[in-house]
Amino acid sequence: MAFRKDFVWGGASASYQIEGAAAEDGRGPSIWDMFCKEPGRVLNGSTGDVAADHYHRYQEDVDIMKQLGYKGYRFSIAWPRIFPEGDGKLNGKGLDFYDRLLDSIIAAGIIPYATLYHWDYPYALFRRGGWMNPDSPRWFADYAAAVAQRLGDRLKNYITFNEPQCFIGISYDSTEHAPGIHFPIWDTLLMAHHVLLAHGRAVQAIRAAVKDSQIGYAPTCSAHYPATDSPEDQEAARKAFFHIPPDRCFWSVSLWSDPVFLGKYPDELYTLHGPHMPKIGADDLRIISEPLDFLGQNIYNGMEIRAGGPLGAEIVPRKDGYAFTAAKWPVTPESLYWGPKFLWERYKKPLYITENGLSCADVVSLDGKVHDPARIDFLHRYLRCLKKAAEEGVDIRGYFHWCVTDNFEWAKGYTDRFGMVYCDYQTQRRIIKDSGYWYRDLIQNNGEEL
Ligand code: GCO
Repeated sequence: MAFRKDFVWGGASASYQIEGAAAEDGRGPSIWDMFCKEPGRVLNGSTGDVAADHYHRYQEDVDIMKQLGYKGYRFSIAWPRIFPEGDGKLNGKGLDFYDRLLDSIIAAGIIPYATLYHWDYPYALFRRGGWMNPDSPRWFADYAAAVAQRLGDRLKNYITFNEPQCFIGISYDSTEHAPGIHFPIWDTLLMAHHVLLAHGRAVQAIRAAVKDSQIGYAPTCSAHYPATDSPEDQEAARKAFFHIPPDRCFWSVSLWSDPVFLGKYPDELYTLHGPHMPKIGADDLRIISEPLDFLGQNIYNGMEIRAGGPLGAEIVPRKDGYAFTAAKWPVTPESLYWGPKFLWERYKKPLYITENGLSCADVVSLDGKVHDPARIDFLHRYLRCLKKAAEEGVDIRGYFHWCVTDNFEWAKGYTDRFGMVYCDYQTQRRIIKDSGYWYRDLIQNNGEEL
């Protein structure tokens, strides 16, 4: 059998993208609330003020997941709901919401996986320097401790950070995401170091509060894959996968995962940015590499790589007519075979695919249904590849489709639909898309018929 018996088939989401209720029950503003107010930052001037109104409709969303047979649900906790000022005074009402959500998920027989940080950074902390501030790792650890102490009797699976590549790289290097301010490389590297320290300190805080916790981390990647099975192309793809692109240094796997899983920054980073690296304390890398239970990896696509060129690895240009999703992301199912394989080889950690999916131009048809054959085809192709990796011995524990419902897609507002459940933003009516029923059947037979 390819997928383990206890394989966790699930869906993922993130607080700011679905919850809405931005000013309710004492939630403080996050950098995304403020960013959305700046003209020109988010397409059509959209905001997450209402989003998919999950804050009020969570029970309906959990019922849908139950109906579709989900085994796991990955959601994120909004830090500014728990600490409206980022640290200091705890907001009990914010914790009450996740308490209710957790009870509802568990009552539905679904295993909860909580991400502590999926980009909604408390604005009050940003005003105190955010990730530049040397206290920032402690702020995050204190928040993690508060969550674990209150919810840890029922919440066992924790993911510290989602995609540091994005919330540092796309936010402070290129500037498409909040707060959208370019910082020089030495400051961005300092922030990255603080984020990694925050991760390690949060792991310690969760372990102290919840003895039987399972803790992971969810970076993203471009999961490059070889053009052919030749050993040369495979080696070239492996090299490209872990390479640090000089022009997009934060869009890298090794910069973010080597310190956490191998306890060191990659040599390539020193070659590129040695003089720009922050001062690293004697204990820092030990804290950063606190043992984890799993690697959660987000994988959407990658590039085809062959041996050759000055670096020994080069991108194979895409031919005319190549398949793209509605968001113009390439369709590369091979990523879900080679990505897990390369990650398993290097880090030897049980793996969850914490995000994978696509946006489609979904509409409600005359028959009142939402037909999304492109999503079914995409998932079918990708999951076959994941299955092959599992069959060949990669320790894959679960797969979380992004996303459960359509939602606020950051700077692109509501123009991309990533859900298996359609959301009519005018009425908040949910419609399960065809892919949702397809996924239900797949879960029922544990991917046997892929
Ligand atoms: C990410 C984020 C999600 C996105 C999804 C689609 O991976 O960028 O985790 O919040 O919505 O990936 O872009």
